Amino acid sequence: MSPHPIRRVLFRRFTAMLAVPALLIAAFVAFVPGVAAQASGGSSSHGSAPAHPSKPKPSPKPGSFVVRGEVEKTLRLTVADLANYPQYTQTVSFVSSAGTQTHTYTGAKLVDLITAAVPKFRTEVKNDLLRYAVLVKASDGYESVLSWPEITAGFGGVQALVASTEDGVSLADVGPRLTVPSDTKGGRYVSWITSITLVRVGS
Ligand SMILES: Nc1nc2c(c(=O)[nH]1)N[C@H]1C(S)=C(S)[C@@H](COP(=O)(O)O)O[C@H]1N2
Ligand SMILES: [Mo]
Repeated sequence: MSPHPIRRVLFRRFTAMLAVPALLIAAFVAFVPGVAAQASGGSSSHGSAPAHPSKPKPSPKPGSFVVRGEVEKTLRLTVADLANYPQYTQTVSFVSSAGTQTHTYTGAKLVDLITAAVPKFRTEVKNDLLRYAVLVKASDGYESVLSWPEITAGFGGVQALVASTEDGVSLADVGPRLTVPSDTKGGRYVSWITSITLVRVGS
């Protein structure tokens, strides 16, 4: 028995409604190679090895790190380059799983390095500098932030260093270490720094 004529009409309308988006999706997949590849389980940034692996990255200079983010100039520095900035020495203590540690560090002030990179603070926003944070990242993936006002004179004014020596031993081979003398715990004493990024956190 053939379907009732009204049902047949409704059925055709329904198929037509489905056909339009289906054609659109097919056309999109056909003309956008990236989408097609992802849809077929091919190259994707999260998937397995790509069909054409890119050349391995040259290993960075030991102890080299970058100062970047909301700054006019990205700085690529080594531990040795820290000697080009005003030098500070501090003896600090922090609590770690190995108990309280006391060390003497020398190096440049974190605030001086970022100032040399020239922060892109917005002149039209009242006290725009209060809206920024500094993300410090290490070669083992460890990360920590300080706020920009925390290390700025007149606000926190904390003398956080990017240290080039620890107890008289050079950190040139492993990378510099962050000091946060206002902290009692050692968590933000980031070792083996690879990047320092000024981030605008405010809206
Ligand atoms: N890169 C990196 N830095 C780090 C850590 C880490 O896991 N990776 N641990 C932090 C913690 S939790 C503490 S308490 C101190 C310990 O200092 P130590 O490694 O000199 O003993 O380092 C801090 N800096
Ligand atoms: Mo820790």
